[in-house]
Amino acid sequence: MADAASRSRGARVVLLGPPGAGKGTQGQVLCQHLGVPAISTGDMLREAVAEGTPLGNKVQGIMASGALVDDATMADVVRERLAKPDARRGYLLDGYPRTLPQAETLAGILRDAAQELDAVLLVDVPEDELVRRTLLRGRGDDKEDVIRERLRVYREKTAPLIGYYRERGLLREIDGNRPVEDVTAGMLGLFGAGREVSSEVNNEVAGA
Ligand code: B4P
Repeated sequence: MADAASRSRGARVVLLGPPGAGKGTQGQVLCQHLGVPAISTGDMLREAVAEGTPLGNKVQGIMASGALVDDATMADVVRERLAKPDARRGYLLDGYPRTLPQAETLAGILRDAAQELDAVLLVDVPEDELVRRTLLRGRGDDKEDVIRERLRVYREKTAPLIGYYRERGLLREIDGNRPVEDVTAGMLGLFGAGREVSSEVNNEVAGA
């Protein structure tokens, strides 16, 4: 687990959890604290769609349906992003990996660079609350039938990663069914920082 010492050399952290658990929300705060970029594959794909790039055109319909983009496409996206200079000292990966083959791809990228993950944080929230939150958020893919499909895909394809990372001693679980600041404080506590840091960093993010 990352502590003050590991922070000075950066950290490689994966945020895992069902859609709407608050990975993006928490990722913004945690990456500030760790001093590493937050890399959200969802945001990268949405950007590609907005810009109408070939990648965006390819994934638009898939995302709108609640399905996952194929592993080979995601491997190219992530490999290219993690090779950028700002990711040299570490990163917070939000939304990747989402399948066992994606976890193997990430393991290969890390192996090639002689690097390791510091932690995988599982943010968990009951299903009814997930549906409530995402309907409130109202993004293009936040329609109830699409959300239910994303949750089904999560249970089938992504939930097996919980055991995968637990077996490797990397999994840390966080109760995401609490106010945002409490979830942040719980998460930063795992990295040796407390509630003061949580409100400090939350304020910075809110003012950013
Ligand atoms: P993502 O962008 O990753 O979307 P997400 O899982 O829905 O969001 P997140 O968990 O980050 O929730 P948030 O903080 O926003 O993926 C979108 C799509 O992209 C996927 O369906 C897939 O098609 C594609 N994709 C992405 N990565 C892929 C991959 N690796 N492989 C294949 N396909 C991929 O929080 C949700 C809401 O809750 C917000 O409104 C927030 O304000 C609120 N909230 C947060 N914390 C709260 C709290 N503690 N209390 C109350 N509300 C809270």
